[in-house]
Amino acid sequence: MIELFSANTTNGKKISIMLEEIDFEYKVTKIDINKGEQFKAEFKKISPFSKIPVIIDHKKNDKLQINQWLMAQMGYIGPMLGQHHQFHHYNPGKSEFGEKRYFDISKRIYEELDERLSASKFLSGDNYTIADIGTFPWIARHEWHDIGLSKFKNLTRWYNEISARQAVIKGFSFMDKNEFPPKP
Ligand SMILES: N[C@@H](CCC(=O)N[C@@H](CS)C(=O)NCC(=O)O)C(=O)O
Repeated sequence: MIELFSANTTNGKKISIMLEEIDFEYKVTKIDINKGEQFKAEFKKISPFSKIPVIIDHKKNDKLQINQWLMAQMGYIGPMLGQHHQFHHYNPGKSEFGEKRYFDISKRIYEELDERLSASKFLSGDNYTIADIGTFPWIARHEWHDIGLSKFKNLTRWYNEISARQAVIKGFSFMDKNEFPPKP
């Protein structure tokens, strides 16, 4: 049976609706995000950035780990760091609120990636996957972020290892042969 960990929010409802549509049986565990239950260690094991909703499908674990981290890049790392680029790098001084909000979220992303990479060699497990490839170019903008990549030891270890791959060096410089991932 599918396990659903969720809360009564906009994002929280989309998975229960989907599971009802496809007529799957599921067991619900409520995560009270107002009480900070999403930050508990047990929950963080199944949710990359302490977000609800989460499902566990006990039948398809490996593929789900990769998809989970790829979705986290598409739905969170990219959009949030992208906003940080807009407020902090391209338009400083235009909105104190926007600058602070996305700076804080970006810092949280660094912290959470660092924590994940303290327990796992790559984002989705022991192997380098599309989830790492999707996330790497965002962290390669670390100079724009002003968060201090080198303070995050596990994220730096991951970043340096990926930066040294021949395919990454070639793919990174595909439009400008002098462009290399900046050192932490
Ligand atoms: N990309 C996710 C985002 C989920 C999300 O932002 N969930 C919020 C509640 S609606 C959450 O868990 N917030 C808790 C937190 O950020 O600490 C989705 O689209 O479902």
